[in-house]
Amino acid sequence: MEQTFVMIKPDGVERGLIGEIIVRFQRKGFRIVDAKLMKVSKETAERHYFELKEKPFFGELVNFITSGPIFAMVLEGRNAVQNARLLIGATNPAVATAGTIRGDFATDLASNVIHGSDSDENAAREIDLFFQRQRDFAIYIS
Ligand code: DAT
Ligand code: MG
Repeated sequence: MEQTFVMIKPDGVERGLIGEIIVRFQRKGFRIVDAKLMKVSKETAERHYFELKEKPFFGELVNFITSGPIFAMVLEGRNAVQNARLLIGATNPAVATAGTIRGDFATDLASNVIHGSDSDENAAREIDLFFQRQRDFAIYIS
C-alpha cells in the first residue's frame, strides 16, 4: 500500500466541502492515516510548491494557500498517488471531467479546491513537510 498527501485548499474548507471530499476518497478505498485542519505558513507554502517558484503565478499561489485554513490528509491505498489524482481531476477545473472533485466543485484555475501529490517522491516530501513524520528509521537500526 502506498501513501499520498492530499490537501483541501482554503476555498474548499471555506465552502464546507471537507466532508464531501473525504467521503469520495473513503468510497474509493483509501484509508485515512492522518488528518488535520491547519493554517499554512508562508515558508511551508513556498517549500511545498518549490518546483513552481519561477512561475509568474507563484506569489498568488502562496498567498492563496496561506489565506485561510486548509485540511491536510495522509491517505493510504493501492497506487495512492495516481488514484488520488484520478479522483481529483485535471489542474484546470474548466477542463476537469465531471465526476472528479475539481470537475464537480471548481471553476477557477487558481482556486481549484484540492491538492494531491504528483509522485511517490513528492508524496513522501509533502507528508514530511506537513506531518513531520520520521521516515528514515533505517538510519537508527543500521
Ligand atoms: P496540480 O495542483 O494539478 O498538481 P500544478 O502542480 O501544476 O497542478 O500547480 C499547482 C497549483 O498552482 C494548481 O493546483 C493551481 C495553481 N496553478 C497552476 N497553474 C496556474 C496558472 N497558470 N495560473 C494560476 N494558478 C495556477
Ligand atoms: Mg502539483
